Amino acid sequence: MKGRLEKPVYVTRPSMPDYNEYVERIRPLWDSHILTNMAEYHQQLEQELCRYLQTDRISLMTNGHMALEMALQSQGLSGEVITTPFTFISTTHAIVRNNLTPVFCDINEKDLTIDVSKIEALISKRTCAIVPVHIYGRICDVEKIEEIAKRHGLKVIYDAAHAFGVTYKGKPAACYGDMSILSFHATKVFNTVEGGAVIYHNEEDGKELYSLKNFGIRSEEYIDGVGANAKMDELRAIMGLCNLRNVEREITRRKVLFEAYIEGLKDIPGITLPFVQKDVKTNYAYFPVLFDKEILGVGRDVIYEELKKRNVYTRKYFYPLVNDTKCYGNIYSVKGTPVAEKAAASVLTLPIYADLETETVSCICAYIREIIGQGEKR
Ligand code: T4K
Repeated sequence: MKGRLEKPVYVTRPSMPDYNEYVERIRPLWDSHILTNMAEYHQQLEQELCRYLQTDRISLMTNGHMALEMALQSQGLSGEVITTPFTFISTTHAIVRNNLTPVFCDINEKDLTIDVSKIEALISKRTCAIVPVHIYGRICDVEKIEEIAKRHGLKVIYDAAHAFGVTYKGKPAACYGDMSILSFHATKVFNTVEGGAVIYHNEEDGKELYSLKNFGIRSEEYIDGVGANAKMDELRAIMGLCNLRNVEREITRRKVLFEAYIEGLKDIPGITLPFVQKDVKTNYAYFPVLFDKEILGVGRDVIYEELKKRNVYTRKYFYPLVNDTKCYGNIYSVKGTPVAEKAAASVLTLPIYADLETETVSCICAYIREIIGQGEKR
């Protein structure tokens, strides 16, 4: 093992289709000149995604963030929304940009998704919805959330940005709740460069989403909503069609790397490794590790910096907590979400993507053992 990787390795790297395949598939656009506005390939990708995700209803969007904004707007909500602060800032921004008030619920220690035992205490007369996050592709306690939502008449919109291709009890994760949103950003398991989608369950919601993502236009002369522009264009839809063909291979390769990390980092007191939840077929989207400074004597930030010196660029997904950012920190406090606070202070997501060499994973594990003074794995 060398003291440093020769080339930098980042937390992720998008998989790309074969260059010639992509060029061949976009060639017809040079004849048609039809480049966007829910055209042929947009529709084709929606159909293929419906097949892959075993759903009848999906609305493609320009990115995951706009998918969440549009999903929330389509439900005509007002008041408070219960969500977690241990997520990408997008989740809360989408709530706030819909003039809704986020109410932060803590996460559970086991899988870092919303702590369902703490939701009900946060419900008030103003609560209109719950926006749980399937963080790292881990599935929230969907059954309990449904039960609570039904009891209190709340909508449930899942931020399933990380959960493409994940199933729970054989059903795609994104099909739970009133709606779910997916991200097809370049850094995701399945990408359309930028992109996203809403999975919904009734025709009326579909009409609303279709109109909202196109400026609220219902027809050429009839505009009845304050919509946005959240349409996916044809070049990205074609990227998606190409990448979708390879997504199972992508997930299979990530599984190999996930297992190599587990093997390389197992049995170290003070390190909490990711695991696959019961009844879940995962997508191995992220490899989040929790480093306990008290036990290891070395904190997450030191490990992050030391890995950087060795050309390994990990990320602190998700630090800072949303309720600790400049944006929201003056209104909210992390005190109400201690489990999330602890996770944010100790988490490091390690590189995982299909092109990553298994040997590189072994090197990263050895570097971590070296940094925390555990020596090379025998
Ligand atoms: N909800 C949740 C829970 C989310 O995590 C996200 C997005 C959303 C909603 C919103 O979905 P989108 O609107 O994004 O579709 C990244 C992504 O931009 C973001 O999509 C993702 N979550 C978030 C967790 O991570 P950054 O700012 O950390 O990305 P960046 O540019 O630092 O990229 C990370 C690494 O990936 C780089 O070090 C190198 C590599 N990379 C990145 C890009 C963009 C490449 O190799 N090629 C690339 O094109 O936010």
